Parts: sequence; C-alpha cells; structure tokens
Amino acid sequence: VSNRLPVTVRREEGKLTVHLSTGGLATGLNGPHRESQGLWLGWPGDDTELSDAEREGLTADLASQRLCPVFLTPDEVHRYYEGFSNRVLWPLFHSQLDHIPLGDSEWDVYRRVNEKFADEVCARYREGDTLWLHDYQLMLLPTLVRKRLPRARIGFFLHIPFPAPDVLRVLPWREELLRGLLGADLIGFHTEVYAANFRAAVKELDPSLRPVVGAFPMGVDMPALEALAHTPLAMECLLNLKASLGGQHLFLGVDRLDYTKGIRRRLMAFERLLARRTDLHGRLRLIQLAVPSRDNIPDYARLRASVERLVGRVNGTFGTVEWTPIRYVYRAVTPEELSALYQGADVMLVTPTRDGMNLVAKEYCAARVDGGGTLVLSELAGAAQELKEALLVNPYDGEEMSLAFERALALPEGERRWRMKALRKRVADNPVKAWAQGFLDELAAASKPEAGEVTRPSVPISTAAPLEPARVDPVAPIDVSPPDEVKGLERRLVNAHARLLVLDYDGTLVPIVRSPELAVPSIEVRETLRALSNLPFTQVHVVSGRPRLWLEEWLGDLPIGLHGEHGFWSRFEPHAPWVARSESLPGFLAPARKVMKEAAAELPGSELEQKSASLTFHYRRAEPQAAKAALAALVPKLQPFLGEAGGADLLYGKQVLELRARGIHKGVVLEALLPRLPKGALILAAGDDATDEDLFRDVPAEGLTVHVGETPSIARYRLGSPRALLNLLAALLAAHDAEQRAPIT
Ligand code: ADQ
Repeated sequence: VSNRLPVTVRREEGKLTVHLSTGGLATGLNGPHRESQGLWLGWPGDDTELSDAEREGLTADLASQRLCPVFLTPDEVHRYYEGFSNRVLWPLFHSQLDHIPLGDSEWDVYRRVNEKFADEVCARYREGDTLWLHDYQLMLLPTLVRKRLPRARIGFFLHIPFPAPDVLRVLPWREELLRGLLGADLIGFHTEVYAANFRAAVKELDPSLRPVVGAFPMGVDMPALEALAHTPLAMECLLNLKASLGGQHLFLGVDRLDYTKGIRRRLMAFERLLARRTDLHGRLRLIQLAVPSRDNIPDYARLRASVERLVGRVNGTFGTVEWTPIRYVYRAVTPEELSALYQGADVMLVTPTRDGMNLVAKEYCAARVDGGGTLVLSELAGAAQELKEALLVNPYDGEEMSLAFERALALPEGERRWRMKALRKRVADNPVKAWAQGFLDELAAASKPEAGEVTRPSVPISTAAPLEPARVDPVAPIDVSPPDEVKGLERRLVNAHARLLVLDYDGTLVPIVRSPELAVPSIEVRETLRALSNLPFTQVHVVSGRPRLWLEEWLGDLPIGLHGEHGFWSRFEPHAPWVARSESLPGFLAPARKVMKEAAAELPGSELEQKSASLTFHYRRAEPQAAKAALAALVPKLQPFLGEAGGADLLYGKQVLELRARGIHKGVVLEALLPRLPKGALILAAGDDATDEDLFRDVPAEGLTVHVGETPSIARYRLGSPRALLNLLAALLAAHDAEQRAPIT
C-alpha cells in the first residue's frame, strides 16, 4: 500500500493507457509485487478528467495488473497530499523548517484519507496476508488497520529521513503520528540514524514502549541497469551525447525538482568553480535534469523560477557565443537517455541538503559498466552511509563543494578507478531484491505469533477440538507450573459441579501490547468467554483496571459479569445496570484533584486522568529529572488525603502516581460474589500484575489462583502467557463437549 500506484495514466489518441512508472519506489517494489502475486493499493493520479465509464475501464485495466485504485477527490489531493503530506511532513522530516507554512494544517484531511485507505485495506484483507505499508503519507495507517485486524502481519517502511526528536517536536501532532506507526510489527528506515531518531522519539513519548525497528538501506536493480547500458538504444544515445560534447568534460545532476535536492547550492558551487578556474571555460559542461514535481505547491513553483534564474545568471556571466556552461532540462527522460547520461558523465553531482536514501547515486554507479566516472555525494543523503568511496561533501559549505568538484575533475586515473570499483561492489552487494526480501523476512520474524499463539480460529471455540498445544517459548520463564500440575488444575476445573471464574483482562486474557488501545479482544477470547459462561453452573467475571465504558464497548454483549476500575464499578449480570461501590464519589477527589492539577500544570509533559474513584498523574512524557522533583513536591501535599482520615491510598505504578479510593481493589469483587455462589463451587482467579494480588488474597483456601507471567506472585499456579491460560480454558470446554457427546449407557 502506497500513496501512489506505480503507474501513469495517459490519454493517447483519445484512449486511456496505463504505463508502469520507473521511479525509485516503483522499481523497488515491482519485483516483490510481481512475485508475491499480491495486490498493490494506491492513488492512480488525477482522475477529474475521466468520465464514469472511463474510470470503470481504468479500474478493470488496473485490476488485470493486480493494482487497486484508491480514488481521491480534488479536495483530498489538495489538503492531504499537497497539503499535510508535502507542505508539512516533507519539509519537517527533511529538517527544512522554513518551508512549513503557518496556519491551516489540513491534519484532519490527512487523518480522513488514512482512514479511507484503512477501509480499502481491510475490505481486501484475507486471513494470512502480509500487509506492507509505505511512506510518510500513510503514517496513521498501521494503527488504523491494527485496530480492525489485531492479528494481521503489518510492516511499514519510511522512504524519507526520520528527523531528530528536537526537530519532530515542532509538530503538534507528533504523538498521533508516532502512535499511528506503532501499530506495525516492524518499522523500517533507510539508515540506522533514522531508526535511532525514531526510537528516541518513541522513548520520549513513553519509555515503556519498545517498537521493533530496523535499517534496510534500499538498493537498485544492478543487473537490469547494466543490461540497459548495453542496449543499442542506450549506446546510440551515448554516441550522440559524446558528439555533442565535443571533448568537453561532463558534470551531471539528476533530480526531482525539489528543494531538498540542493540544486541551487550545487549551481552556485559550480558558479564558484567557473569563477575560480577560468581555464576550464569552454572545456566543461553541466547538464542538470530536473523532473517536474509537485508544481501545484507554491514553494516548488518558486524553486523552479529561482533555479531557472540561476541557470540564466551563470550562462549569462560565463557563456560565450560558442559555449553554454549549463544545459538545463526540465522534464523526465527515457531510461535509455538516462543511462547514456550516466555513462557519459565524468562527474556525477548528488548533493541534496537531506535525502532519505537517493537512488540516483546508486544508479550512476550501476550504469558505469566501464568502471569510470566519479561520484560527488552529499554526506546528508542516506546513501552516504554506504557509498563511502564517493567524494563526500557538505552541501551547506559552498566553497568546500566547489573544491570537491574541482578535485573530482583532477582525480588521478588509478584513484578514480579503485573508487568506482569499490562503489560498484557496494551497489552490487545490496540489490533491491534483497532489500525487499530482507524487510519481509524480518517482518515475518517480528510478527511471529507469541509463544504458543495460534492463528485465529475459524470455528467457534465451543464446538472446536482443543487448541494446538502451547509451543515452547525460548524466553519463557522457567518457573511455570510443571505439566502434571497444570493437568491437575485442569482436572479440578473439569470435575467441579459449579464454577466461578474471575479473570483479569490485560496481560491475562490478552498479551500486553505496545499501546493499550490496541489490546482489543480477539474473536477467540470473546468466544471462549461466551462458551464458558454457557457451561452449566458456571459464572464468568472479568475484573479490570480499565474504565467501565471500555469494558462495556468490547465485552458488554457477552453473558458475563464485568468489573471496571479495579472493582469500583460492577455489572454483575449481563445487561444489568452498573453499580458503584460507593453511593457518593469519594470526598478526596475534588480537593486532591486541585492539588494534582497544579502539579500537572507545572510539569511539562505530565497529565492528570480522573476516573470515578481515582486520580492518576501520568508523567511518562515529562523530562525525568523534572518529574522526580515534581513528585517530591507533590507527595507531601497528598498526605492529608491518605489513610482512614483522608479516604485514599497512594500507589506508585509504571510512570504514574495514583490516588485511589481506600478499600477499592479487585478483592472486593470476590467478596460480593462469594455469597451468591452455590455450595461447593470451585473458584478460579487468574491475573498477571500487582493489582491481581488483592484478588488472590481473597480467594478461599480451596480455590485456584493462577498467575500469568514471570513477576512474583502469591498465586498457587503459574502459566507462561495468556495463550497458556486460553489453552487451559479450551481444555475445560473440550472436556465438557466430549462428555455431552458420550453415548448414554
Ligand atoms: P525521490 O525523492 O524521488 O525518492 P530518488 O531516490 O533519487 O529520490 O529517486 C528518484 C528516481 O527518479 C530515480 O530512480 C531516478 O532515476 C529517477 N529520475 C530522476 N530524474 C529523472 C529524469 N529527469 N528522468 C527520468 N528519471 C528520473 C524517495 C526519497 C529518496 C529514496 C527513495 C526510495 O526521497 O531518498 O531514495 O524515495 O526510497
């Protein structure tokens, strides 16, 4: 899935034709697209001129190439693509802040179009598919899709730089963007530096998050570029080029006309060279190709005018009747023409002020089948991390750059050859095929289901055979209960004539995930709960710290009891009203809120969350030293609210400080349930974190307590993961099923 499909739709002699594009992303992904037999979703380009019939024909035409168009309205193109993507994210991620317009942001449309893409993706998704999402226009897509397809395998690759956290801080929506990406199982970048920048930004957002990221430097298709260089057409172009040069040295620049490509600074450095070395006049030419790009955006239109003025100035100052120093070409050229230019250029100038990778630099090396040519490369392009044998320059230093141009011309033949030989080896060793395969392999590894986790069940659990046995997790804690103990636990559950199952949610029924909003119950979890509550004399209750509205939304339709906010709210029967543990709101809430709110206002990055019976001070995004000082000042001020007199308990959590109504804990739920139980009913309580210890403490001695995970616990049994607990519950269901089917004797 990418913003743009890899095609150009043209009207030729009244008929619509579809051509595959040859740009970097398109070339890189065409191979995997062809080989995987998968679908490619994206915008096919401006369709406003098309009639309905033509649009339909186009869709059918694209479908035959497994391309699925996502049509955008002119307003969406204007505000999502040209607006937020290209006027805000593009300059920001290239650290060129003065190109970001003030005012209207178009953020809402960006989000809306990402949702539109999510609809298209989910509509076409089939179980087992791998989703590979691309680039800065679709940064919210991973989480949007994840919310609807919790088990899907999702990879994301960013083709442009990821800026340092300091630069990212400029963006008011950075948190949404980061969280948007975190839905992916793997996030790829061109270089380690971008990956590190991303990690740092996420750490700043929430130190407990551990995204899986990696550097996957994109390459080019060297064999194809070499073959192209040998085609008769390319060779003919090369001969024509040489003839037109008449022995002059050739400098070459090839770029999309974009302010990140450093074209103006390059031209000015060239101007300096001509001013310094008058002996080169008449013996040197620069060909600058510029592909038209984003010309509806004012900054790009201005850049075009400015480049043209600069070319005019240099040619006017140094040119003669016989000699024009700069040939400027404002259009795309054919692959053969491009190959000939690469082969004919003595010096290739790739001098962006910032570039995710830059494939032109690699294409140049790949095209040099003769082993000649010199590459001058900006150290601020991602490609500079690999192409160390180029002459590296800082594009912001005009004098240094013009000296490097001069040095490139004068490089001794031996040095020129070994440099190009080394560069060609680097390009050959990192083919674009390996880039795609490397990413997809890593993605498969990163999204491997949790230990023992099986893929979504295709039949309802209640009638299914027992689930696959848990696979061995190499990092599983060693102190889980041994198999025969688990078997014993299972037997007791199966044999009980009545049961009460009290289950925590996060970390117990579903794995802890990077972002709490992603922990939505799978079909399997929901169907397990439903089937359990349908067993005779079996009550199922979920007890969680989550707000009751969340529980209602995700589990409210099941025939089970629900308890939110650690037992402050309870809904004992399905569809019964929620009841609060106390009639009135705790008295400390209002005054304590005032104190904590003041603290939150003074500590940048902190926030206060209020639930019915608690106040939570979140400081994970605050600067750690400042947070420490703020807590030291806050805690004494909370003393009056603590203990019997104040009505609250103070709890230290992970980067949170919580003031909670005294006496509210998960154990109170059990106290309320016990009197309603049939005599001799077996109680099973399962949980994974400190708040569940309160629950375990209140389970009568003959009951079963199960801790999920590796932290210390007073529970009698210990299972390695939510998967193991689900397997236990599935075994209970299967045993009951078998019993029902047994012939009556
Ligand atoms: P781009 O910014 O488009 O890509 P780049 O990687 O250099 O930059 O790719 C440009 C492509 O366009 C090359 O394949 C080149 O051959 C072609 N091209 C350029 N000028 C041309 C012309 N006049 N005629 C014909 N073809 C021309 C973004 C990021 C990059 C990243 C790529 C891939 O900005 O940093 O390398 O994606 O991830």
